Amino acid sequence: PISAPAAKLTRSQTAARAAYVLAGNDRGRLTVAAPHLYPHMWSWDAAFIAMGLARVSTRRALTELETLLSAQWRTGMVPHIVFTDDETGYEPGPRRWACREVCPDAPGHVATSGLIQPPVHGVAVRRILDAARIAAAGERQEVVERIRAMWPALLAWHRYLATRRDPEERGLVTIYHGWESGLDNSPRWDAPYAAVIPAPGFVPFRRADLHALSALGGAAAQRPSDADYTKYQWLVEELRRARYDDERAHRTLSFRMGDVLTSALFVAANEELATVADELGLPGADELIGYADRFRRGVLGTCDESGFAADVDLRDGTVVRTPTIAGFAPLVSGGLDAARRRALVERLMSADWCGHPGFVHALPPSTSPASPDFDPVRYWRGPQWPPMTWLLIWGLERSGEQEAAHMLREAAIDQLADGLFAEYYHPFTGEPLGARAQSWTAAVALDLLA
Ligand code: 9WN
Repeated sequence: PISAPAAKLTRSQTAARAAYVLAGNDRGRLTVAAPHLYPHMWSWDAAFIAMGLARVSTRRALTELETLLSAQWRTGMVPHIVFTDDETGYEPGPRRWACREVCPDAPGHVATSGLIQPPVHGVAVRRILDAARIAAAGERQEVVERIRAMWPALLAWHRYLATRRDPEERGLVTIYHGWESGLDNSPRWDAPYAAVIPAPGFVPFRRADLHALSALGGAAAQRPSDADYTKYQWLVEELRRARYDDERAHRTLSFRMGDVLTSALFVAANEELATVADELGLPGADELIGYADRFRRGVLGTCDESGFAADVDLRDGTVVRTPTIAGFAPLVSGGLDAARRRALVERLMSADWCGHPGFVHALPPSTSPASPDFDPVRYWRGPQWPPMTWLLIWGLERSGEQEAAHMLREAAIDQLADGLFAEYYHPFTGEPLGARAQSWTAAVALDLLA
């Protein structure tokens, strides 16, 4: 357990504690997302963890990605959860997913979920290669060889997303579940979830998350509601009935959204991997750039006049525009003209977002405080999430918006100086919420402080 320090930590103390937290969550070849609430490996958490670990050990960082990719499905899909062998009680657990039992594409040697999460892994690969620049020659050589060895799996993952998750080539990644977006109960999904109606007789299973959170002293108000959870469980059931077959899922699922933030992250990951291909002489650079171009067009096609992006309901083509952090997707994908990019950055820094006068830290909230759906404690409906802050800092830096990036970076470092590495933070009180010693929060701290 990690206790609150009496005073704000210095930068080097914060970094040291972050490394300690990651070491504590290390199970050898994978890092659990958090000790109690998330005792398994999560896909996009693993990518962030690898970026943080790259600052400590490029070798251990690569191991994280190798473990994740060793659970890849035959289709190229990288699952959103890789289960450890432990009986942790996390729900839905391996028995509920039953992937190996119903789908021949699932790996046989390890239990996984049957969903995806945002594909930020290419960003991690790029950063590991960058971190190896200052390493000894032998370590750099090993990093290059191990990236070379995982290259076919990375390409297969991107190919899976570009084909099975975008069969009509709209340039938007299709998600089958809010969990796939990583922003589970964001107001983005409220309207589409209205169409998710469990069949009569469906009995939801007991929630394990509330139990784990209350053991940590947290309240149920910080997690998704029961009504939401029943829908989450029902969608897993629908997917299991479709035997995790993408073609069948596209026809039968009651939730199918074009996720604009996942699409923007896919653009960025394709571009990052293309630079790795060029640098190491690996195949596929043109293919990756082609995906980046298609999905960038997809993201930009959803933007309003100020460059704010939206999701698309693929069941009927409805554009779902909500004031959530996903609207800033073009700052990650790039491609806006300078005027619209400026307008979007100004919006991000305005009182409706980071610049709200009541915020303790001027950081992006998951949902705008100006929205009627804003809730300062409930998960993705308001709190500030350090990995999302990291993504925006990274996107702003890539877009040449150095001043805004610098402001967010300083505010983020100040938030993380509480030394708790909480899952998310209350924007108005600064209070830590959700899990503590959350691995990706510690990883983000390590990277920002390096
Ligand atoms: C469901 C692990 C994951 C994150 C997600 C976050 C949360 C899981 C849960 O935790 O989701 O996938 O049980 O609530 O929403 O972004 O990857 O940290």
